[in-house]
Amino acid sequence: MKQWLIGSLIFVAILAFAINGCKPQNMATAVTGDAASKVYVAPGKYDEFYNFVSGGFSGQMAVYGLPSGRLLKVLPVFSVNPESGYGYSEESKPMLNTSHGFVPWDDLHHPELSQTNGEVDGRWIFGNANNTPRIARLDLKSFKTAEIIEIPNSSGNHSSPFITENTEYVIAGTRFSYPMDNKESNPDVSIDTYKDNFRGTVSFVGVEKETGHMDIAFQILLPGVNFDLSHSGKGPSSGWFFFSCYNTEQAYTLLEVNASQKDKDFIMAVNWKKAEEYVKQGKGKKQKVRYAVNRFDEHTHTATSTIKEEVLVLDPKELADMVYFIPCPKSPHGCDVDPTGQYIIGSGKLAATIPVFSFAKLQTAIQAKDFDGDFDGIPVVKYESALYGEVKKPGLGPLHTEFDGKGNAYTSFFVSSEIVKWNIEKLEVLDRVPTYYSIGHLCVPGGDSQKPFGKYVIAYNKITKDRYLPTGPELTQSAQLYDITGDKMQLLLDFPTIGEPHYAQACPADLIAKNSLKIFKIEENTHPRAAKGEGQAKVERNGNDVHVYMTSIRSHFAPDNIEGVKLGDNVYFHVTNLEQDWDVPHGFAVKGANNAELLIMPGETQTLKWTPDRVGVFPFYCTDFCSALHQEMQGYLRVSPAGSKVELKYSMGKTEKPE
Ligand SMILES: [Cu+2]
Repeated sequence: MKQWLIGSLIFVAILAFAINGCKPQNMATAVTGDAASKVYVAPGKYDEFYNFVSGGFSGQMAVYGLPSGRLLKVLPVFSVNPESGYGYSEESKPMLNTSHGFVPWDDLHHPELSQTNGEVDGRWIFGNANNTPRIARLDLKSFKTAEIIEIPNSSGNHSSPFITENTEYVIAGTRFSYPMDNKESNPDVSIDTYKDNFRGTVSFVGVEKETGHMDIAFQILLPGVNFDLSHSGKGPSSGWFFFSCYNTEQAYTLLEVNASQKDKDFIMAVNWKKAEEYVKQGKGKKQKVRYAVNRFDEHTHTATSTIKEEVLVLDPKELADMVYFIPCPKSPHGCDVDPTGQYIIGSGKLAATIPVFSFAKLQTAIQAKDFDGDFDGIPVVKYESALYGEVKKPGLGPLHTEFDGKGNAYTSFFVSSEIVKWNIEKLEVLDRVPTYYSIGHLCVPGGDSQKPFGKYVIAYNKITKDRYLPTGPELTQSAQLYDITGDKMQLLLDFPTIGEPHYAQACPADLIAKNSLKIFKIEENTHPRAAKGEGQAKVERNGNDVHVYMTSIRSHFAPDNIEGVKLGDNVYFHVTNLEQDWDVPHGFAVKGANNAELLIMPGETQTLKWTPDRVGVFPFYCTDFCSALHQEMQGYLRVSPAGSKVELKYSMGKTEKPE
């Protein structure tokens, strides 16, 4: 009872601070004279870094240039997007298929760039779906979502999609534990049996080296706690993965009070090399599940969705030396590994200290079995035995730490709304700057790799009161850019972001820009209904389905007059963009279509399904301004009553009335 009361009081105090105490006094003078010149990117010049920012509840990821903060593109990932027809075209619909059917929305929290030898390689970026557990891989040549895998045995895929040093695995830890055992997932049980029946899992998703294809290598069955964030070991800690865990109280109601009672929760350390050995020895148990693996093929321009029905589960209660808990104060969020791989930094949301754990000490403690008992069968390493030291009085509510590669760490503090720079070896605070306001994650380009590009730190803020022109009850989301090249951090720029910017990654532009795809080669288009020239344009009837093999090139469609469609028909417009010229997509839209338009890249084929609901003559047109005669890029389709005698015909450039 007493513990409960103290926990509640601390919580109330912190909450009061968050509400009243977050507005720094000196905001008007926060920007110094030369800030503008440091972020000015002259017309015609490129930004120095790409910044990939999560769109949170928009389900998308956004690409900004740094240091300008200019929005370059919104990449559709887990949500349908009328701008590009993603999730609306017949070819892209399978990308959003899941074991629950078509799920056209999600909550994307964390982007993660692929790495080789612990360095950002610019090939892919991964993103997690928090709601209906999924991981996406985006190809940074085409800036398109190339693959989405669903994660079974998971609810709230939050500690995801962090990666190992050579992108061997992306991982996915379940935020919500739920009822499961070795055989069954999510049976119908009473919620108050949480302690007996609820379990957590973390999944290691294998990534094929050349293709990037993902599949679940194995899952680890864990006690029913909540997994929050994670990071891979590196260098000396290679082969290990670390996860922050909260709600070790195993509460299942009023978690804001009940899950903040204990002084310490856990960082979980997983020896994934050991787990791999157990998999090779056949120690995993196969479990029946259902999950979707969706892939977009760049040559057919079409996604396929495959439902898989089995997953391999490892149980650390039966398999020793694979999983350990380290106590960590207090409801940890961030779980970050420094560039040398020697230190693991926990960040307790309700803590007023930052614990820094030593990987070497952790190993010694494990060898010596220096344990403080176990938690549900998993050894708990003694706090002091794994601890390198604590950063004293850094601020209130540490959330997440990134690194500059020069021995310094940068930690975001949600409650005290600031970024604190500190020295990792000395555990000394070096500098602090206010953020406007409550900061969540932060990002240093390459800041969670072995080779950070420590020029900037970017804050991703949750609340932006009075920073921008008001836009009704909700203000824009916001990021702030700070120069970290000197001893003192310097605020340079605010810029608005889409959705909720949870986390972000950034890397030098030349890692990605030089590889950017300009067109899809038309001769490599293997879409089964492509028309690779106007000579191949045609209209075919198959029962009630009418297939239009249409081409687009500046500034007309072929065919542009179609008759003989009847009420009750489904019309499939398979539009091939014949252009072979960079930045010349064409769009396609038809009146009354209740899905979206298409946006077709040069050399690509995409299909719009349209079911007319009335007779008449319907216009279609190009939606993407493509030439001086873009407005003339249009045509007509005639719909006649069901059973009418109008014959199917199509043409382009025919002005004489037929005999
Ligand atoms: Cu056009």
